[in-house]
Parts: sequence; C-alpha cells; structure tokens
Amino acid sequence: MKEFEVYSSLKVPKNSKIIVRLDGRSFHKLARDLKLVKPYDDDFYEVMSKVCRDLFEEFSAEFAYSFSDEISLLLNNVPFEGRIEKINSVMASFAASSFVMHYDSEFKKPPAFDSRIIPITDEDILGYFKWRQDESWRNCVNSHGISYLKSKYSNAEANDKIKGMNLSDIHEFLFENGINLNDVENYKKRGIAVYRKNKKVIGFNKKANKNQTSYRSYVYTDWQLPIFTEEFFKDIKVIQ
Ligand SMILES: Nc1nc2c(ncn2[C@@H]2O[C@H](COP(=O)(O)OP(=O)(O)OP(=O)(O)O)[C@@H](O)[C@H]2O)c(=O)[nH]1
Ligand SMILES: [Mg+2]
Repeated sequence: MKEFEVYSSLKVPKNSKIIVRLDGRSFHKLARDLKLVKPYDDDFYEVMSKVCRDLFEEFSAEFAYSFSDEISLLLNNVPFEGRIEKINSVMASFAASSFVMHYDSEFKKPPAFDSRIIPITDEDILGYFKWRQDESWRNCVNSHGISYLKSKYSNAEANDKIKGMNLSDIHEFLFENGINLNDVENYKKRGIAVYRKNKKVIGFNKKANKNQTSYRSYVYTDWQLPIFTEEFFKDIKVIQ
C-alpha cells in the first residue's frame, strides 16, 4: 500500500536553503476568544517570540522572523532529508504545541499553524525578509487605523472608511488625531527576530597564567530590529 503515499517522495531541491513560513490558522478568532488587546497584545507577542526561539533551537535555524501570527524560519541544514510532508507537518505541529505550552490560557479550540516551504538562495534572503518586514509595517499602520476608527464609528462604517485610504492616508489621519506611529514600540513596526550573537568571555588560562579572550555564541531575541539591510544580515553572519 506504500505506493498510495504519492506525496512522500516530494523533496526540497538538494543543497538549497529553505525558509519555512508558519501562519496561525484563524487567529482572528483565537484573538477574539483570548480577548487579545487590539491592535497589539504584548502577551501574545511574548508567546510568539518564545515559539520562534523554540523553533530556532530545535531545528538549528539561521534566522527566525515574526510579526502578527506568522513566523519565517531560515534553515541551512534542511531536516528530514528535505521531505516536504515531514518538514511542513512537524514544523506546524511543533509551533502549535510550543504556542500552547507558553500560553497561560484556556483555549476554546486547539490552535494550529499552516506551513509552507520556500527554497531560497543567498541573493534572495534580504529581499524575502524585507518583503515580510514591509508587511509588518503595513500591518502596523492598518491595524492602528482600524482600531482607531472602530473606537469612533460602527464596525461597518470603520471598515468602509479604511477601504478608501492608502497607507500614507492612514498614517496622516492617525497623526492628525494625536497618534504618531513613529512613536509606537519598535517591534510593532518592524517585528522581532531570533538569531545567534557572539559574546566575549574572558577566562583565566592557568597554564599560560594569563587572562584569555574567547567568543561564545548564544541565542538572542531582538525586539529592537533595524530596517533590514544587507549590512544587518552580514553582521549576524546570515549572509556572506
Ligand atoms: N487583537 C490582536 N489580534 C492579533 C494580534 N496579532 C495577530 N492578531 C490577529 O491575527 C490575525 C492574523 O491575520 P491572518 O493570518 O491574515 O488571519 P487568520 O485569521 O489567522 O486567517 P488564516 O491565517 O487565513 O487562517 C489578525 O487579523 C488579527 O486578527 C494582536 O497582537 N492582537
Ligand atoms: Mg493567520
């Protein structure tokens, strides 16, 4: 019967890096059920950052980036011999379990994530993460815009009003009403990331009878991301 498992041999291209993007399933409902603060809930972001960290460590990732209910994980060492079904199903279920483990709450329904795989070359890594970071900014403007409008108008009116506005209209409109989006917390505009950093360790070498400096890497969650540039990814050694 093994021949019926027709997708099991589907693999990512050999020697390719991949990005796995996970996205919360129907998290607008989950947000309602858990009464998440609108537009940004600090506890939710704290939990998502821990899910990122768990994924990063479990799958020895190079870089993880998250905003809203999505996580992108860059992998150099592709697990499960590159088997698509295995990667997608394990990553999505691992993320959902991690999410539940870190959330101190009663769920109405089991949370789930979807998962997709994007083969990527070094030249496209910056472009990919810039694309997601731009989306984070769009999400920041839109969600602040709709939250403000809903505090003034009915839901239907608010939805109607925002439809006719582009990003800079919303930005301007919020500014006129005393909300300067440039002042909101960095993570709301630019998202959060997990990657390895080096720290300097000074230890005493008994044999040489002197202090010696070495570097040890540790996993770092960055809540103060810059706008992504080539320099940023080169500095953290994600690209050469
Ligand atoms: N209140 C609140 N909601 C959030 C927050 N972050 C994410 N969300 C919700 O998560 C949703 C994520 O958007 P989508 O992924 O497009 O929508 P979804 O409902 O998850 O639908 P699918 O991904 O298609 O299953 C947002 O629309 C919000 O409703 C937050 O900090 N606060
Ligand atoms: Mg979603």
